[in-house]
Amino acid sequence: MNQDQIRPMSRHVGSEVHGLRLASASDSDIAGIKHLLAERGLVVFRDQDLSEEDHIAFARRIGPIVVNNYFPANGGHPEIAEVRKSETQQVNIGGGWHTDHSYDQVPAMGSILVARELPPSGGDTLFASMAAAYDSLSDAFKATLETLRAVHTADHIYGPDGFLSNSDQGADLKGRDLKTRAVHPLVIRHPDTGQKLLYVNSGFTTHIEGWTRDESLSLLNYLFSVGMREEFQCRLQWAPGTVAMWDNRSTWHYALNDYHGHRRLMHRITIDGVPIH
Ligand SMILES: O=C(O)CCC(=O)C(=O)O
Ligand SMILES: [Fe+2]
Repeated sequence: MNQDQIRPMSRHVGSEVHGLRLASASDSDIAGIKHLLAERGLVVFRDQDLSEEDHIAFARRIGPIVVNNYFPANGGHPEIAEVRKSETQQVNIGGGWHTDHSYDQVPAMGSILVARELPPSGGDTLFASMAAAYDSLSDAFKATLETLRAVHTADHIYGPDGFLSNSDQGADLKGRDLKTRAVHPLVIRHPDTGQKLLYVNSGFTTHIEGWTRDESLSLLNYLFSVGMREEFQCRLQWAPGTVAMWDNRSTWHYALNDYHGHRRLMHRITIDGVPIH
């Protein structure tokens, strides 16, 4: 993989890699991809023809696979979760800014998503850089944030009273009885680059440790508004053969739900992470 095969998708997040066949990538390509992922938070490959087995084999070269506890598994392959919306469903998976698995005390490193069925238009995914969001803050505010920790859970999404469990996605989801809770610093360092990252997200962060929900929301909503600034984002428009891999520590993502009446099916493999500090 050469520098001239790599194109940035926006200033702060995302790179597209051209002219690389993932199914036959060399060891040095894999090392280059991992480096690019750590630097750019999102790496996109076009015109791939990955079978389900190729998807799993590529994922294993990136890191150990974690099986998501909630999403329906692909028939033949428990490692592959299906992220899907049918012609008749209204609610999609990931339709709000979030980072996957932050409700785990050791959150997943990232995910590898393969487009299997796309709507005729729409269904893009937005990504946002939490390094850029953090860097934009004042030094004094950064110093205050570094003293705080936040509680993350998925119970309000996937639990018995949860938003997705009670939506038209509910029938497909597993794990209704699971309970999740993790406590993470508001500011973490990227395990590979050492870069400081804002580590809260509107999907799973419920409150600041020791603060009331109201007190927490005043700060969290401000931080969410910073993370959502367009200047920190990029937009991925999927096409047949597109494969995207993102880093859950350094980015948020948001699957747009603007294609009612059409099917969209993505295959996701989640890669295990390391403790974050
Ligand atoms: O469907 C997408 O584009 C992304 C959905 C999502 O949030 C995920 O797979 O983690
Ligand atoms: Fe997600």
